[in-house]
Amino acid sequence: MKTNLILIGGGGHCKVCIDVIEQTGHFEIIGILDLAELVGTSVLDYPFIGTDEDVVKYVKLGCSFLITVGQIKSSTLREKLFNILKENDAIIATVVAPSAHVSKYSKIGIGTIVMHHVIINAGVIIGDNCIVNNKSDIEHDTIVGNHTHISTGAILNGDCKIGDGVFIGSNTSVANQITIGDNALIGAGSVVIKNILTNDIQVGNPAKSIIK
Ligand code: JB2
Repeated sequence: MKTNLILIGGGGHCKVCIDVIEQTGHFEIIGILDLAELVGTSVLDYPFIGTDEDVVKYVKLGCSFLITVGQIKSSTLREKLFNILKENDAIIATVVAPSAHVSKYSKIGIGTIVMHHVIINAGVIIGDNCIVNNKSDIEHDTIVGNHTHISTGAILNGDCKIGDGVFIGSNTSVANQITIGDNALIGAGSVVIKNILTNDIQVGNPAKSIIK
């Protein structure tokens, strides 16, 4: 039997999530919660059915939830929405694309979506409410915190420690045994060969801070 699923946020990232969710075959998407003015319209084949105030109603109906708002610069909105779900004792789904390779020796938290063609290798631990985007590769024993977005094609080599609320841009490579602090932002195409502090913003090859 399929799990009834409510999506939170119906923009660009939501479309990509829908594609993954449909491919799993595990979920019946009931609809999307977004801003009030969108109610009555739809995205792909799914209707906007309410706002975040309706979370409690769908919790009572036994639905599960996935946050489908994306995350580019900051994880603040995804964290806020995650806290709303927790406060309402919502069941929060974990979604893994059938095309992803997820080692049986890895762990993935609630609210995290693992998208098409991802590799999650042995010993990896991914936190809650993360986006592990298409074609990213997370190598052995790397630990990723909560509310972190590993963008398309990014590579995290082995034994890295990535904090909470981090954004790692598309096609960035992180060398092995690197630590990246909470809320750090790494621009697309960077090559990270040194540890990065909390809240730092780095870009380039080799990646360097652009905070003056
Ligand atoms: O408080 C909110 C809220 N604020 C904005 N609650 C809910 N339920 N929804 C909210 N939204 C909705 O999130 C907006 O009304 C909009 O429908 C959606 C954001 O859509 P957008 O297309 O602007 O961004 P995105 O977050 O889906 O995708 C971004 O991040 C992805 C990772 C884009 O930059 C994508 O290109 C990127 N791939």
